[in-house]
Amino acid sequence: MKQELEAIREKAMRELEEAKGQQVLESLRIQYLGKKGELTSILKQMGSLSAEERPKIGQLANEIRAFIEQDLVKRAAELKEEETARRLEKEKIDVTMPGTRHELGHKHPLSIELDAIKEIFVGMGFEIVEGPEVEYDYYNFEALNIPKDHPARDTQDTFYINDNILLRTQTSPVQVRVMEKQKPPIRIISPGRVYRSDAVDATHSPLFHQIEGLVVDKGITFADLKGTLETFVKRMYGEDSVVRFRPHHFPFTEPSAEVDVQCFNCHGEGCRLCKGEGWIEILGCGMVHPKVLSNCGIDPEVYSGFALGMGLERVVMRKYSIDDMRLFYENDVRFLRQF
Ligand code: 2NM
Repeated sequence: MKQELEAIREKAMRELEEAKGQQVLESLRIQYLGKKGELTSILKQMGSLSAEERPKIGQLANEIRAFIEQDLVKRAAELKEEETARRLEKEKIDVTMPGTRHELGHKHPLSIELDAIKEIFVGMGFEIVEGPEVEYDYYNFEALNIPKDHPARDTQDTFYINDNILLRTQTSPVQVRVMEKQKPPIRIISPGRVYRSDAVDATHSPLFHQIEGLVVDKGITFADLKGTLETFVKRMYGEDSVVRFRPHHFPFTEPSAEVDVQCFNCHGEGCRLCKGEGWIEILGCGMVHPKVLSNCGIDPEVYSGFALGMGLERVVMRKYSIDDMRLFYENDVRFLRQF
């Protein structure tokens, strides 16, 4: 039995030495020390030994068990070390190699211009206010004096969620919400996404961006509107810009006007950029309709105001002579890199 034990020790030592992984070690542990292991089965036969031999063999068996356990631990540590060394070798980094250069992005042309527009209005004391893109019919149309049979309210033009809820077609609902909540003086611009059920082409997109402005206070007149817009246009398009107001109609303003800037390419002569007109339309505006004020709880006998609205895409397209709106949304870097 002593020889058998010694043989186990020899074999275990050899096999542990050769074990190539943690899993192999574990199966060796089971093979030698497990309940049905080689050492255990020897110990089970100890009953057949004499009283004199039993303690000696028992002691030897315990020594061998301790020896194998120790070897297992030692070998496990060795294997782990080898594994770490292998991994370090594999993950070695040559810090002197040339790196991969990261592409550095920059602002989208729409963001560049929107930021510029915000800056100009903030400089004139306006606050920036945002609001929901999913709106009630009431805020988008009703409060703004847009009649039930107005073409803009048609499902052909507006994305309806249900009878009362829609995707806003302008950012004026934001201004209605501010007028409802806040006592004049009000001086705000509201930029944001707006939605119209249009097919995509060079000048239309179902999603585009608007910036609307609103001023309400005692004694606000059309002169304030003209002065504000002239200041805006000169800061945006240059101090030598020439501005023109043309009468127009909007349901939410009275009187209403459209504002043109003299073509900065041909200075009114007429060219390809202004399509021979000499003028480029940039925004709509007017004095807030008394009905809109009273809808929002503001007394039109005490207060008056002006409002304006412009499409961001259109303004940016004109500024850079971009002829296709889709370029803004396709994110082709060959286009974007130019700004
Ligand atoms: C425009 C043109 C003219 C406008 C009106 C209002 C409000 F809420 F005060 F009634 N907000 N924006 C307005 C006026 C918008 O967009 C071309």
